[in-house]
Amino acid sequence: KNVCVFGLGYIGLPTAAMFAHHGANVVGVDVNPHAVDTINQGKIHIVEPGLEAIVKQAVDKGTLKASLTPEHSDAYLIAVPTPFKGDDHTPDLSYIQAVSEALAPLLEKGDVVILESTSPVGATEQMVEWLAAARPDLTFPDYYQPDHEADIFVAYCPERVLPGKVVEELISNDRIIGGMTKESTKKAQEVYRIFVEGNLLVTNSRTAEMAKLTENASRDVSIAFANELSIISDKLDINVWELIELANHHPRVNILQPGAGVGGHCIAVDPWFIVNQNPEEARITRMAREINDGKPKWVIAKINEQIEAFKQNGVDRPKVALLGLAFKPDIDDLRESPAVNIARDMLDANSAEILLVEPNINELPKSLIAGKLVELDSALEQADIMVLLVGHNQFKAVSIPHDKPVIDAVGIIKFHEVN
Ligand code: SAJ
Repeated sequence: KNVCVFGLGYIGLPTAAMFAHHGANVVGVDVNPHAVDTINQGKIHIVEPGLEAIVKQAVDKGTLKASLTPEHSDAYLIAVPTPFKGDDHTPDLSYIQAVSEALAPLLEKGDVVILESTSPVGATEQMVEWLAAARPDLTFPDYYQPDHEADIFVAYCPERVLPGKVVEELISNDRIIGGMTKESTKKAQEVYRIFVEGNLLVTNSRTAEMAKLTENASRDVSIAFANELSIISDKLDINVWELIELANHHPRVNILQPGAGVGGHCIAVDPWFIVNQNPEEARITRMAREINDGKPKWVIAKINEQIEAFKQNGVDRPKVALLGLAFKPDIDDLRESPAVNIARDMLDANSAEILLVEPNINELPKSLIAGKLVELDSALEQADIMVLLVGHNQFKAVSIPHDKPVIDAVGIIKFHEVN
């Protein structure tokens, strides 16, 4: 099989490599010449454990090549970004449109086009409109006529891999296959069977689009509940970590963990697609986004209370150590990280001396260039106030001094230590 993958980012590149590793001939297409060159040298431009070895092997064998332009294939997969714009979070499908226009001239009867990008409901049908406009000589599927086959097969198949475990989860996770027609579903199933060992669960394109959004919105809502509990518990002088652990002993309760906010490029983004399309109905979904987005401000207010107390005791510029900058534990990914936002706001406020600790990086991102990156030991020794923002294993392994004020946003100092 020949497969063409559009978008060689965090999802497209591992997916392309996996097809190539399992015997398909793959052309990966990206608009970024640096990414294309790097991949063609058997290297990768993103951080993902285990991926480089697979890319190198496939490039050496000649089954994977990267290019700025697509080639005719049996199956086309689209894994380009779908950001949103404006205050009402309108999805921006321009990357999908650009890919549709680039691939339409190559289409031949019997080809399969699969959209993987996280998208609002109806995006697959919109993509078909763009393809059809460019190729009036071919017939395309219609969502309302799933039994009516056309020249081109089209499906929506979201991925649900966890950053950091992509190589393993791409193979083992169950996958949702949402064809616009019954035959499209079958054709897309055949494509993923090349490397997926998990179940291939069949449905239609709209349900598949909504399923992806639902999974991430569900996690966002659960985390928002935990974050709300942490704010209530703080007010009532209850240890929220103890509270949640006790409540979770109930056989039908499973509360997630509070934190400094929700980061990453999926959970903090995808629920907005639901809200934007259903502003009246999506009330819990919107509220969860607002609660989680508001959590960093609450953490900053807690830090400011402590700084104020030092100032009242005559310490004009107390030292505040912010422990953790990544968007979640034990990774080096700082994108869309609530901890980075907290650090940036604290640096901008300039009301204290800020020490930044992130054991998984060697240099600070541009937005924190005014800050000082220090070793964990040195920060613990120097700091007047300590703030735990990410639950990294390195932080769990050290004993946090008990004689200084600590703001623990992630539950590293468990209740039995403070009680
Ligand atoms: N977080 C909490 N408390 C928790 C769990 C997570 O505050 O109890 C925070 C994390 O610290 C982080 C954010 O949530 O800031 C998101 O982290 P995550 O580990 O929940 O998820 P991601 O963004 O790395 O990956 C998610 C996954 N989706 C689900 O678990 C439903 C992954 O399977 C998806 O493939 C991915 O989004 C995606 O690409 O959509």
